[in-house]
Amino acid sequence: MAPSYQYWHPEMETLSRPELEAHQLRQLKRMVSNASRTEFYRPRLLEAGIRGEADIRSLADLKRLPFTTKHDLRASFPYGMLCIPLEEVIRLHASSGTTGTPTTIYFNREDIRRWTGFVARSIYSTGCNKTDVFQNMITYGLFTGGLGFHAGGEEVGMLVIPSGSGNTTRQFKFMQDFGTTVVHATPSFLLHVEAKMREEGVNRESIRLKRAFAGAEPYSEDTRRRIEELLRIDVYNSYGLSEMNGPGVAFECQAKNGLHIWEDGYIAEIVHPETLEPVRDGEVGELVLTILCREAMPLLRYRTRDLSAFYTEPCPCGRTHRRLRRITGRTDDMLIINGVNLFPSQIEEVIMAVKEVGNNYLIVVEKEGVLDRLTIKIEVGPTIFMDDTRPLNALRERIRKTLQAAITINARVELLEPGSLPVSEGKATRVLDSRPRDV
Ligand code: DLL
Repeated sequence: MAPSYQYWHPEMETLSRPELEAHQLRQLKRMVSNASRTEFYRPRLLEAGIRGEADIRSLADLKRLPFTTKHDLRASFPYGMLCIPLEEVIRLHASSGTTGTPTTIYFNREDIRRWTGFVARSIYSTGCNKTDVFQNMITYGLFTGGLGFHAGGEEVGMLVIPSGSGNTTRQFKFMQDFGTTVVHATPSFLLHVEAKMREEGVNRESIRLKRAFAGAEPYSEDTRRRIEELLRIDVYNSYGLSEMNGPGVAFECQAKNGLHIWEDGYIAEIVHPETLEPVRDGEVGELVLTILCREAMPLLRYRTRDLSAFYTEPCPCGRTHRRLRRITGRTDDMLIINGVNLFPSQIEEVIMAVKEVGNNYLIVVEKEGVLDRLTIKIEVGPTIFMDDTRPLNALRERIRKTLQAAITINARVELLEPGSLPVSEGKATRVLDSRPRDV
């Protein structure tokens, strides 16, 4: 059945391009004016010849603004980018998975309200409404996925179950007891949930699940399809980063073809990661974001390191906000194996398209003498028997050859029993690289 598209904020979601850009310009001026009050941006803006909002006359002036990097965020820790008095700040979040100085983001009351609005809009665009029961199977705490989706779900009026991640047995119990219709998790955790469901003999008919929001880490189209087919649900891609508040930056609508970036809240650019010049529409490059919807802490032209591209054709859902191609990885994720550049997502694309493959894999990179050695450890699916060596060898050889054709590297393929690789409750660790680092 063709979806009937529903809008949370119809006027804003279907604004004409000139109206949307006029809104962006108004907000950009405000953000620049706020930024020029911060310790961090003041000297940098002056150096770029920008004394305040009067120097921003059109969106083309965005190009004059300095880029901001993760390093800048760390260097101005804790309060160097704050532009309101501390007594007006009501929340902080911090980015996950990094070592050393965290990158911290601050919100005032209005910032939280607006962020919640973007998450609610995203959730609603997938067809959810207040009749849904929403189990938020993601880490709460400093990570933005927990509280961000929690507030957005409540705003939509759904019944929100703050289950957090992990403990699959308890998650199934919640699903059965409360009639959960939608969940939020990382794609890797959803794959784990599916495997556990089979293992524990949970009857699919005993749960009412219809949809999942999956994000916070890259995954391929085949992984999405696999989760959808195995769990018999619709999966929507959800993109965000703590520096830009968290989730609710870009989200798939029911057309499921690219993620609408909410352009009334963010200005998106895609640039060549080395020259920092804009790439042509449709070309892959590094996503650079300027937040337009936060008062407490501005961030101008933030280099996300995420690789994406703009889809240029209009979306059948009627929203005017441009769409991003699913993020395939980060510029700093790239592996160099004996001189060949490789993104982990290229490996996922190959292996998740093989139907005999199970739900988990790990990429191992080691030094063997002077050479780099790439091993892909892959769990097999339930249709494969580990003691049946002939079909197992044939499968291994088939995966090895397909990988070699796709990535031009002769990888070692190891097939493992389901459940043998470590599972993360949050973002999955897909690569173990034990090569000594150049200093
Ligand atoms: O992961 C925010 C979030 C929470 C997004 C829940 C979606 C759902 P961070 O921990 O700061 O914030 O990590 C942000 O994760 O720069 C990307 O590299 C990656 N990422 C997030 N969503 C996606 C996605 C949250 N849908 C970093 N596809 C980002 C690919 C993603 N990568």
